Amino acid sequence: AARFHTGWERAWRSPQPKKKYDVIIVGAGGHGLATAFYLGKNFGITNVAIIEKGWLGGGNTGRNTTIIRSNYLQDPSAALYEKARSLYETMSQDLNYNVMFSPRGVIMLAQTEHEVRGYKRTAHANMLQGVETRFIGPEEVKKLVPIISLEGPRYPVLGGLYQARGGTGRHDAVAWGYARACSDMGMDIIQQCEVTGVRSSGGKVTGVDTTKGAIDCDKLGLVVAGNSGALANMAGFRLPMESVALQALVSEPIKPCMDVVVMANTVHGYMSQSDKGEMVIGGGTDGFNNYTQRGSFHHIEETVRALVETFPMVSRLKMLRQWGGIVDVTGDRSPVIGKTPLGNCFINAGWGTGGFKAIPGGGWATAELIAKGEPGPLSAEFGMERFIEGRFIDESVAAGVAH
Ligand code: FAD
Ligand code: PYC
Repeated sequence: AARFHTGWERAWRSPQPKKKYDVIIVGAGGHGLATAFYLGKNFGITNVAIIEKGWLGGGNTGRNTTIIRSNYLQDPSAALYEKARSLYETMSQDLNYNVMFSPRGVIMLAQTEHEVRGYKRTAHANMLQGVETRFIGPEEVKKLVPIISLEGPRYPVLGGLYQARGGTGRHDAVAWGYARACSDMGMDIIQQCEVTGVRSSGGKVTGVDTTKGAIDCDKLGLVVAGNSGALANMAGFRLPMESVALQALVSEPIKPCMDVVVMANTVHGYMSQSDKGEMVIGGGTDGFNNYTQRGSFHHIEETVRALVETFPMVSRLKMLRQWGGIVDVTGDRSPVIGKTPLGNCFINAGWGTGGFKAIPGGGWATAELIAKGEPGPLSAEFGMERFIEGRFIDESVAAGVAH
């Protein structure tokens, strides 16, 4: 009998936890895995465990709509997101894993005069930051997106902020590629293992309690997105973050009809087409805090209404499935990569609705922070002390998703 598809090696090992590690990372999402990867690759630190309560990539990393762009307004953000975007360009080669990075272009539509001014300002800022974007008029939008309706019953399309080297990537593959590389470096990825407590003594972390027993460490990284508040609570401090649901849906697969990503932030909907042909759709966050990975019904209606007016053909599409993730939102819509009140405990969180695009850059910066004990140039501005100092990195417009 044919013996196809047998004898495949597992992509990563599933070891039992050791008693102690140099570094424990809590959360095997994209940011946790990328942090571990760059700890090994850039600093030679490989006695590392990545502890995951579910399955790796099963949090927001496997639930997002995979938009990658770096068209942010403020200098620290543009540097961080552009570092990430540029790492996506070579990620498949670097990890020897096809993450299907597809720089097909991203347009953020301007549908009010205010948005036109705002996006022109961002295009100018991006030019100074070395991020390639430009403001395009409605005719060019129509040329790039023939299925769009420029008139719109409520808001006409007045132009858009276009990043030609933005696009999408295969979210699961990003997690799987980093996981395999971490495992190959000798790191332990421990799935189905929930961290239930953070042990400390004299202002320093000594280890974590988990559903597989206590594990000691010299340094701890908390990289748990929507569960960041819960983990901080275990460690004895509070975060300036809220957890809310963000949901997405996909249609039945149809023939290729749109080869750029379009975000329509005034009407609150965005859409791209997957390689399978499904239209990948999302909108704004729920207006209340919660931890259920579902999302509320009224957002589906609002999102679909926005897309029907932007792309009338959507009205004839059947939707296949819908899901939600819990995103960790800060007041200035920028992440936190920084120290915590516990000396050897570090945090990467607060990516909110936009951290998939940031995974390689966030991991790079967090690894540097953990290895050196101090933030490097990429994360210097992103410590949570900025909320005490009133030094916000306001990206509420660039976030693109209504909160
Ligand atoms: P996660 O992938 O959520 O990983 C955190 C991990 O920590 C989880 O696997 C979780 O199980 C684990 N964990 C939590 N608590 C514990 C514990 N106690 N013990 C052990 N493990 C624990 N971003 C973009 O850039 N572009 C997009 O198009 C985009 N679209 C999105 C659409 C949706 C519907 C959603 C929900 C998000 C979207 N995002 C997008 C945001 C993006 O998904 C996140 O910012 C990013 O994935 C965060 O990665 P992470 O590794 O920090 O978190
Ligand atoms: O950050 O670009 C983004 C995004 C789009 C949809 C959700 N997040």
